[in-house]
Amino acid sequence: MKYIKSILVTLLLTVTLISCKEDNPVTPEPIDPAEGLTKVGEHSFSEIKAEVYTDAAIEVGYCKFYVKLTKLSDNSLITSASVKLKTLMDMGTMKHSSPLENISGTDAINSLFPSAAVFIMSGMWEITIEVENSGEFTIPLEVAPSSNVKKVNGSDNKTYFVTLINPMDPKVGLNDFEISIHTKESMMLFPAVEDVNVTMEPSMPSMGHGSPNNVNPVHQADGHYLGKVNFTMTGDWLIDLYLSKTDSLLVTSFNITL
Ligand SMILES: [Cu+2]
Repeated sequence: MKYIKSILVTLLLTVTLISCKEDNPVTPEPIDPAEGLTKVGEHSFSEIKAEVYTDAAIEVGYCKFYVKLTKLSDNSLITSASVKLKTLMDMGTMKHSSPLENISGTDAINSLFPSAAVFIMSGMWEITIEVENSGEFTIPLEVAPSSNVKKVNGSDNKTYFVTLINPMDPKVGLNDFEISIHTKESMMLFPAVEDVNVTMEPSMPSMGHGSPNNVNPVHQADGHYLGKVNFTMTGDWLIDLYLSKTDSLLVTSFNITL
């Protein structure tokens, strides 16, 4: 009994000590908004440091960038600024840009300034980050090949880029399905196409079957189309896409393996 009592006293003391400690909190480490992201470059202007991050491998397809701005004088985060992404590929005989997404307004989202590009081919690219009132800087980026972007010629003689955004980690069952559609207006301008009717047909060619309960992608914003794809089993799937506009029909497909 005495033994148990001493254990209890020890336990009580421990609890008291722990709670004493908790009454005296240490200042928490500030949370880094870029935690978990991969830095691809940084630049210091006269008063501001800009760091550029991504959340996935740099390959052909939809690539998100996050710019973190800190004041050099005290390392504090800047959450209001105008930050713009530009892209360039110098192919020697000609130069071209890519589809781009920049947020409107000057408010950071979770203390970062997000933007995105669709890299339409593999090879050496440059991304340029422009911070209003500070200047701009350029980061060279090697873009790895992938089959996530389809270049399609429409019956309207325009070139379209259809990009598979999701699922990147496909699972058996219903998956979010997301594509973006852009067209090429000039070498430097690739606007989003927002008026496409998308019909989607997933199938397993090796087994000669499709799947039920798919939801055709519907335009949300900025040329992004969202639907659902149902993979009823693992293996090689083919996603046929029929994209129709008033004056044009495009057909393309993506292979997804799970
Ligand atoms: Cu190129």
